[in-house]
Amino acid sequence: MPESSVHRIICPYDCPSTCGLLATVENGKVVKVKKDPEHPVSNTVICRKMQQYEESINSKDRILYPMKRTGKKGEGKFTRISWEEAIQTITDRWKQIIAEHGPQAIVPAIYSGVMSDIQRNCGDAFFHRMGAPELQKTICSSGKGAGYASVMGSTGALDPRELEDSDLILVWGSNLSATRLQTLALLHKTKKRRKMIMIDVYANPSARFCDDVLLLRGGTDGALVLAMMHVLVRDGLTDEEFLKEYTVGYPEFREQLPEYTPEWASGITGIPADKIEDLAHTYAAAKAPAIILGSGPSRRSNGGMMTRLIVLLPAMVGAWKKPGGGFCGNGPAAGPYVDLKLIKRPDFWKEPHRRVNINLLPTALSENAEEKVYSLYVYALNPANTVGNQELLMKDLKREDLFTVVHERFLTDTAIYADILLPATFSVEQSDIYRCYGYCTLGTQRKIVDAPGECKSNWDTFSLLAEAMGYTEEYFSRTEDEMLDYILDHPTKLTAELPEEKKQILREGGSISMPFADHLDIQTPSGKIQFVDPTLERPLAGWLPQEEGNYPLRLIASPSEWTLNTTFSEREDLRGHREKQELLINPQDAIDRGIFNGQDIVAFNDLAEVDFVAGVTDRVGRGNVICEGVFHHEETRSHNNFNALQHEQLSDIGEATTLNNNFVDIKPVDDYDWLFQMIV
Ligand SMILES: Nc1nc2c(c(=O)[nH]1)N[C@H]1C(S)=C(S)[C@@H](COP(=O)(O)OP(=O)(O)OC[C@H]3O[C@@H](n4cnc5c(=O)[nH]c(N)nc54)[C@H](O)[C@@H]3O)O[C@H]1N2
Ligand SMILES: Nc1nc2c(c(=O)[nH]1)N[C@H]1C(S)=C(S)[C@@H](COP(=O)(O)OP(=O)(O)OC[C@H]3O[C@@H](n4cnc5c(=O)[nH]c(N)nc54)[C@H](O)[C@@H]3O)O[C@H]1N2
Ligand code: SF4
Ligand SMILES: [Mo]
Repeated sequence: MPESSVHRIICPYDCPSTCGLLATVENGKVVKVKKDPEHPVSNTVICRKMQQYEESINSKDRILYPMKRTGKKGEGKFTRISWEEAIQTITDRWKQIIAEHGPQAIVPAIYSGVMSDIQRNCGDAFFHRMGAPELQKTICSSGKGAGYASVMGSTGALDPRELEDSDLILVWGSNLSATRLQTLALLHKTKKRRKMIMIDVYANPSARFCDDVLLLRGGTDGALVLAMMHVLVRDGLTDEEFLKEYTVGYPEFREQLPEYTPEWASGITGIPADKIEDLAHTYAAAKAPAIILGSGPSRRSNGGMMTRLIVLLPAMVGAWKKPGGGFCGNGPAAGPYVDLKLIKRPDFWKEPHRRVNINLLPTALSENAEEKVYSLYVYALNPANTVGNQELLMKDLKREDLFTVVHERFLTDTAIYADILLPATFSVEQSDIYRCYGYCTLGTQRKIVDAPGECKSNWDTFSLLAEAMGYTEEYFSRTEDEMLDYILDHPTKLTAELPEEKKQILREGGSISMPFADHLDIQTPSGKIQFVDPTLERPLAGWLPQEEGNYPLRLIASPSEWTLNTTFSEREDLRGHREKQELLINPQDAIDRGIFNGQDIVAFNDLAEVDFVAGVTDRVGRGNVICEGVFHHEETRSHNNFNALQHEQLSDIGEATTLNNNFVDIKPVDDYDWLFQMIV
């Protein structure tokens, strides 16, 4: 029998649950992964992706050694080199670039490949020390974050476990079965009589768990909220006492409401006025109404304002006073569990620095950029697939004078453009601390197996790079386990107060539940829930339409249950479930264009043409077209994906992505091969 041991591990991916798992190790390899029945959140269920995590860890497609490019950029031809040669080549080139152009010509690019704190943030310390530009990591939920913060400051939102007590949940722009499975399981487990209403641009796969679905035009949610508030005020359904005690700016805000009638909102959203009336009344009648807000709605030019309005809704009826009532979908913690400054080291900056927004990378890296960039270091990010203005970005990645280093686990569409490719580890091969962004939990995990080949963690790679660059700060000579101990030895206010047995769990490895926030301890500058935020260009919350485009259909992205952005797409067992890059479209919009279900189509705008397969369905509201998942270039006939149609534009506040604020039209492809595919 092989030697076998079981270890507590934590899911490292960009998903709100940060599940706890049990990994069985035999002969130095992870052979099995299942849920940890003692984890405070994921004791019910874990997703299909991580049920076979060992298939990803042991994938034959992993990059195992450092390599240098031998073919043309993008050809994917490489030859193996040693780590010594790789580090020497990179740092020699960087020293030369710094001498000629300064460190501002070297751009780091990272987002969410790994979410644990040390591995995700250690690169910041390295690039701060170098004096490289600061990457603004606003590709995901920063618009929503800024909107929430303007209303609630750093007040903790609801932990989904609190929803147990709620009798009405508005599932607002979130596909729970893909992205919040543990919340669905919990709601099911409590078996309470509860109404769930989805508000979305299409009946996403979680609609089957909801009692009602309201479909609206993308980007118009603000109008819906204002009309709901209009009805609440008109019919005397507001909690005036709560508004007086806990909020600021309400009297001015209310003055706008008379004009925002359900009829007005109906014209904008496409939702019938009587349905809006019903929704407002149902919301007011609930004992403890809750909202789960996803990030999809906020990824727009008006995303911050729209979020402000949605976050203000609970205050109108005093929902926060009632257990289970309020708002869920932003940080539930009442403060930090980890002092990120310990890892990111902002004190390493010596000079004022330039900022580069991740959503504007294509322009920043272009040949004609104002401040030309000569090197790009990509880690835990697959921009060729996940960042917008894709055609320009692909042109940038082909630039001969852009020295590109990619630290990756797989040969992604980005990695094939690397000059030097470095092999990255999986979470089981590294140690770290795991904050959860969806629940009040915190965990630690030490390395449980050695990495295969010559794979190295982000931490170990930056240590080597720092040494070769001559950075002598003590920080860079620590091991990642020493860094983890250091973090535990420097607790925040919240972790310092933990009972000894919980501290012990964190030292040994495991997850703990943290106390829920006091939602009435409002952490804003005014100490109140803010209808007005004087720090913003538009202090008073109100109606802000999204910027419209020159094409008739609103192009919207939604997550796939089978992958996580492009993570897990190495897995045949999961990827096989995804259809070709499909564009879901309302039947009437399809008929207007002579498009059948299953037909090959092209979506186009001023940026690009992208091939899709038409998925004609009345699950989609008129005027919206939806694509689930992020696809590889090789998976489409046009060798690009959704993001080729995405402009480089930022949201109203939070300098965030506007992924869902793009417009297209669609047409059938010119040849008719698809017809044969459909009839044979
Ligand atoms: N299986 C799986 N899990 C994931 C991910 C994944 O790709 N796959 N991604 C992870 C990541 S990176 C994130 S950020 C989270 C995201 O998780 P959440 O923030 O909870 O959001 P999503 O579940 O992505 O759902 C977004 C929804 O917004 C809707 N939507 C878009 N525009 C509008 C609008 O204007 N109004 C309204 N009302 N709805 C709109 C979309 O149709 C979609 O149903 O999930 C994480 N978990
Ligand atoms: N069309 C469309 N575009 C989207 C989205 C969408 O839904 N549709 N979602 C958007 C959102 S919400 C987000 S958050 C972004 C996410 O965008 P990305 O951060 O690019 O996410 P992934 O595609 O998962 O790519 C992460 C990469 O990190 C690598 N990786 C994992 N762990 C490590 C590690 O420890 N070290 C290193 N060096 N590498 C590692 C993985 O192998 C993977 O290739 O995409 C955005 N773009
Ligand atoms: S549900 Fe999310 S956090 Fe849990 S195992 Fe799956 S990807 Fe990880
Ligand atoms: Mo995200």
